[in-house]
Amino acid sequence: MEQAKNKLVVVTGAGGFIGGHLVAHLRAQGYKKLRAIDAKPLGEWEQQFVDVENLSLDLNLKENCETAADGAYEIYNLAANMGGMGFIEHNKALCMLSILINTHMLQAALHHGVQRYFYSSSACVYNADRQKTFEAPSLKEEDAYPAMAEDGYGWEKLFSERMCRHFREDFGLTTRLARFHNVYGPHGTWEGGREKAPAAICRKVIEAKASGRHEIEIWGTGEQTRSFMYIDDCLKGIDKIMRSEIVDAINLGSSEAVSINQLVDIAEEIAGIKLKRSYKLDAPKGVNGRNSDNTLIQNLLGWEPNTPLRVGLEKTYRWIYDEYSQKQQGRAVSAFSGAR
Ligand code: GDC
Repeated sequence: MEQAKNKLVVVTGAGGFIGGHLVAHLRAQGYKKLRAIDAKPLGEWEQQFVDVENLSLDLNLKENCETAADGAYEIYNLAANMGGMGFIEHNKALCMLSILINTHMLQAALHHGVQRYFYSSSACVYNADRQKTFEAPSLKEEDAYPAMAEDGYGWEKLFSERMCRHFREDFGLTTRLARFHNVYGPHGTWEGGREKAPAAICRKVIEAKASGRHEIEIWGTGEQTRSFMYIDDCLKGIDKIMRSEIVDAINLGSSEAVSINQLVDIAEEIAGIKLKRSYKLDAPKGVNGRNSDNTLIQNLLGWEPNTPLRVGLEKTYRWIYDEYSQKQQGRAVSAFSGAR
C-alpha cells in the first residue's frame, strides 16, 4: 500500500458517487499520483480535485481504456451505467453494455502491466430464487450460483466477475472483487431517475415537507427488505479488500436489514414529520428481500460495514436537503429575473 501511494493509481467512474468519494479518500490517505476518469464532461462531476489528473473519456472504447491504463500501477474500475430499480429495470441493454468497459479495462490493465485491479460488483448478482421472501434473506457468496442474476444489470456484473477471475487465473493479473449492497450517502444521485431508495425517500420526504402536501408515494407494498451501506463503510471495505489476499468475490454490505416502510419511518423521524403513504404497486420493485451475510468478511477481515442506518441516513438527508434548497433558490431567482 505504501508503495502504491507514490505510484500512479487510476479510478474510473470518478465523476460519480462512489468513484468521487474514492478519489477523495485516496488523496486523504496520501496517494500522490491519481488519475480520475469519467465519461461525463468535467463540469458535471460530483467531486473534482485540482491536484488530480482528471480525464473525460468514454471507457466503452478500447483506445480510451488504453489511455486510462497507461503507466498505471493500480486500477479501481468503478465505471458503469447504473442506477436504482427505476433505472436498471428500464435500461437492461445499457446496463449489459458496461461489459465493454470492464473487458477493455482488463485488457488494457494487462497490456500496461498493472499490479492490482479492483472491480466493483453488486448484490444484483445473487440468484433471484433466493430473494423471494420479504424476511430479508441473508445472501452468502455461494448464493450467486446456480446463476439467476437480476436481469440485465446483474448478469453483466456476474459475467464481469468471471472475466476478472479468468484474467487472474489465465493471465496472472491480480484482481479483487467486492459485491456492493445498495450504497448511499452524500453526493449520491437523488433525483432524475437513477436514484436508489434511500436518496429517493429522503427527497420525497423533503418535497412533502416543503410543499405542505404531507403525502408520500412508495414503490411496491413497502414490505420489500434491503440493507443499505453508508459510503464511509464502502470506502473502508474497498481499501481492506484491495489490500487483502481475497481473490473471490466477497460481500461488501451492511447486515442491518430494514423494510422500505421502516426506511420511510426513519426519514420521517429525521424530518420531524408524519406523511400519508400511498403505494404504487406497478412501480419497479426488484427482489422482495435482500440482506448481506457477513460471515465471510468477518472471518477473513475481522470487520464488517457498521454505520447504523439512522446515522448514515441523517447525513444523507441533510446533504439532499441542502442540494434541494439550493436548487429551489436558483429557480426562484430565475423566475424573478424572468418576471422583470
Ligand atoms: O432502487 P433501489 O434502492 O434498488 O430500490 C430498493 C427498493 O425500494 C425497491 O423494492 C423499490 O421498489 C423500493 N422503493 C420504494 N420507493 C422510490 O421512490 C422507491 N425510489 C426507488 N429507487 N426505490 C423505491 C439495487 C440496484 C443498484 C445496486 C444495488 C445493490 O437494487 O438498483 O444498482 O446494484 O441494488 O444492492 P435495489 O436495492 O432493488
